[in-house]
Amino acid sequence: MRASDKINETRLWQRHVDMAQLGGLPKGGVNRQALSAEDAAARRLLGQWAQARGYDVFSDPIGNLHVRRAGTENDAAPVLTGSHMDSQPTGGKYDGMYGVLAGFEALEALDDAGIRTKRPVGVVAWMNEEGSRFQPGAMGSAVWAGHYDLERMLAVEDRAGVKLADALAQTLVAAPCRTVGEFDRRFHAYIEAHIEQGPRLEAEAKTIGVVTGIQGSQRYTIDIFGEEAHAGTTPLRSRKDALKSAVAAIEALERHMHDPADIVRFTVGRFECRPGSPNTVPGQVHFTIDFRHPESAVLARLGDAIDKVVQASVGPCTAKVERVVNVAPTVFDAKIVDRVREATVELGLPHMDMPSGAGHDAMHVAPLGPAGMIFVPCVRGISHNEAEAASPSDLAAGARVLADCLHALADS
Ligand code: HGY
Ligand code: MN
Ligand code: MN
Repeated sequence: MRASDKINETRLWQRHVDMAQLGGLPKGGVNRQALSAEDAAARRLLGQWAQARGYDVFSDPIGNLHVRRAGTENDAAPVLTGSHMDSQPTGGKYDGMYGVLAGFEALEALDDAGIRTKRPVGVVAWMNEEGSRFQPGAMGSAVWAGHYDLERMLAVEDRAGVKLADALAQTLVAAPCRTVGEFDRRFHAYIEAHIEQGPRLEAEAKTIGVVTGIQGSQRYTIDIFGEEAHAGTTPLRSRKDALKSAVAAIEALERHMHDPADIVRFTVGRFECRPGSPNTVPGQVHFTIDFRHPESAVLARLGDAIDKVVQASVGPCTAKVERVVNVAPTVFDAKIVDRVREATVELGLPHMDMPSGAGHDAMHVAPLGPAGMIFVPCVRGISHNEAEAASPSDLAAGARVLADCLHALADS
């Protein structure tokens, strides 16, 4: 009996339907941002399902939620899987959640197949992968892995001035569970399942993406400081118009990032203009830059010049440029990549090797040990959009590959 034989497509689909109610939006997406009431509700629901199965549930000091199925050698380094349950403000039902639910479904399939593994198998719902409320993203996995400082991240505030530490405390009241005071970074292997968030699997009629790595990414916040003035009385030549300077800076950055091969991914995703009054010259603008590329040298060349490009284009205003994310490209462990491909072949599923354009928690886990990812298609590659969609059969296929990989690794 293989674990994959007991993957239950209907049960897995229903769990997505249940979770999609938490932060559900009218157009079918979700707004379940990190440590929000909706996120707490998802943590509570996952905890209930886990407790019903007798799994151990605990939260670590940065709020990653761990579900652990015991092994016969329960002190052995665990095999881990997981992803994130927090979403973009207008996110989809599958981004992140699929990896948590596919991991949970794999645990249930091990139970239903009567399989006892040597190693414990854990599912982690990493805290704040999206970084839309608290920056930077992939925070929970980065702190767990020791890449970000715990105290510094606990002190981060959202745009309403709420401290992450306070939001976490509230979440643990709303979704109580055992808490551990230390990070246990031991793991034998990590495999994360995720929707592709791009169009390639669907276009090439493949069910499984055998993920070889993740492109590198950098994220910046840019603040432009000018001078508020009366729109009717202030001559243009004497203005310090923060909006005008921000537009000039973004146009200069567009030129800087221009890539005829269209490999560089450059995005200005957040733009705030203050005071935002129609008859006051803007005194301050805040915007973000997110850019990505598979090659470290290109990331370094483009990233290191950003401050200079901005400073040279803001005219009479001043600018503060801060890099908040700098993640190198990830190359997954060949043994794990091969393991995913072998499990896929054994299940007779059409597959292809591919890199990930999106960032994932796996990028912070991979530097610590053998890690890899499994992709399944999403409709037209749409993601970070309420229209994100996937099929029950593809979600179950990815869970089958995951279940057999976890079983084999947990007995190795
Ligand atoms: O931004 C990312 O790549 C991830 O989807 N949060
Ligand atoms: Mn994701
Ligand atoms: Mn995402």
